[in-house]
Order: sequence, then C-alpha cells, then structure tokens
Amino acid sequence: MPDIPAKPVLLTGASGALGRVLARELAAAGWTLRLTDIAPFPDPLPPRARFVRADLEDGVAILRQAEGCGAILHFGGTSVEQPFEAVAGPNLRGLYHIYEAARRERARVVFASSNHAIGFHERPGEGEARLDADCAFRPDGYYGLSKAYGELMGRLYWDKHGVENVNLRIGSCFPRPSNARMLATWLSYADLVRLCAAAVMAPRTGHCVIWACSANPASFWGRDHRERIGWQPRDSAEPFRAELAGAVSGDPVEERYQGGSYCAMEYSRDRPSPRDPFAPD
Ligand code: 15L
Repeated sequence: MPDIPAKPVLLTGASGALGRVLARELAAAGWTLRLTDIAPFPDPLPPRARFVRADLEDGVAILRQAEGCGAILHFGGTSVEQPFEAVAGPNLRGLYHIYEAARRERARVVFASSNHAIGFHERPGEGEARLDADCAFRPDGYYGLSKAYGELMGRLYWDKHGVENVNLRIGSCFPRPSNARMLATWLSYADLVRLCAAAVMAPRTGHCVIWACSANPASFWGRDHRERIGWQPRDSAEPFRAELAGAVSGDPVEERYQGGSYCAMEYSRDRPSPRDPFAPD
C-alpha cells in the first residue's frame, strides 16, 4: 500500500484538538492537506497545507473545499453534548453537505463518529460478551443521535451512490486516560493517526464501522470491520490501571452505561439501584 494519498485530503474540524493532531502528523508524513474549520487554525500551517475558514452549514463553501480531494476526514461539527438546536446545524445539515461534496468528488468519507451513538448499551461485566459494531444504535443524547445519523448517512450514500465511508466510533481520544471508564474507551493520539491513515489508504472499504479505541484489555467492544483497512491499535490504557481504577463517579447511571457521564446528563428516569436488574427497554 502506498503511504501517501494520490489526491489531496480535506480535513474538517482542523482547528479542534483531534484535527490539530491529524493536521500535524499527516502533513509530517508527506500528505497534502486542505484544512478547514469555523474557527481560525491556531498552529503554524504545516507544509503543503492550505487553510480556509468555512461553516459546515455553508454547502457551497464545503463543495469548494472538497474540489479535487480523494478523501474527506470529517472531524468538524459539535463534539460534545449540546441542546438540539446547537447540534442540528453542524452535525445534521453540515454532514449532508460533506456527503454531497464526497458524492460529487467520488471521494471517501472518514467520519469521526462516537461511542455516544451507542452509549446506552450497558457496560459488559467480567466475562460477558463485548458489544459488536453491528449492535443497535442507543444514543445517549442529541450529540450521540447526530453521530448515529452520520453513520446512517454513510450507509445511505454507499448503498445509493457508491460513496465509500469509514465510520470511526471514537471512544475517548485524549493525550492520556483520566478516569476508570477510559481504561476501556481510551484511544491514543498515535493510534488515531494510524487509524485515519489506514482508513484513507485502504484500497476498498465500502461502508464500514470501526471501534476506535486502543488495545485496551478492558474494552467494551468486540467485532468490527477493521480487517478491511488493515488497522490494529498498538497502545493500551492498561498501564494507567493502578492510578485510575478508583476514579469513578458514584452515579449509578454514569457507571452502568458505556456512554458514562453523557448518559447521566438530563437523565429524568428514576436512578437504578446497583443490584436492580434495570432494563430500560
Ligand atoms: C466524545 O465523543 C467526545 O467528543 C469527547 O469529548 C469525550 O466525551 C468522549 O466522547 C468520551 O466518551 O469520553
């Protein structure tokens, strides 16, 4: 497999935490990047890169940015839980603009989805089966719902238009894990960069979904489509266990479900007791 894409790659959300890491590392690997974000790019422009400020809600601007690109790394939009109206513009309408641009350019979309698309699945207990990527969507808020919509948009554009898309269900991508949940969900920056590179460079992907977490023995997640892109994570949250195993919230909702604190936000059912076989459905 070649290491450098034949055509430029559009990176949305370039000014965000993950966008900045990807811009720096992929440019250092020799990639030609078109960077865009609604916010100014805070770093020196990497070699061969161009940055244009654009709003995902401006479909014409997005079409323009994508011209001549072979892939779109879509990391733009709202990246945390927000009221519905704040999520809807960038994450629903904006996502549609990304897919229309990909359709016009015959480009592949690599979508920064999130574990919050499935956050209301319970965490597996010791020895229990891990969750496979073809599980039902169980979003834990409007943000997670927008990520489920994004994955389904990919399903639609592959089935109807042949637009390939790789949906990265990102766990917790930070410089290091910071609580007990992240012993399962953490994705290192290095694993993220290798994952995005593999998703862009794979010869064929179709529509696929990948659990984006490092090789954490405590992971909640099982089978996915990673063999299609030849990616395996190399890092692990396990070295942080002694430090973080006790870093729990004490909230039964937060600790019961995979989405953690997002599940507990605005939760208005009765709180489950720890011994209660509480089954929301
Ligand atoms: C996400 O999707 C968020 O973007 C990030 O800020 C974290 O909250 C992460 O999920 C997580 O679940 O830890």
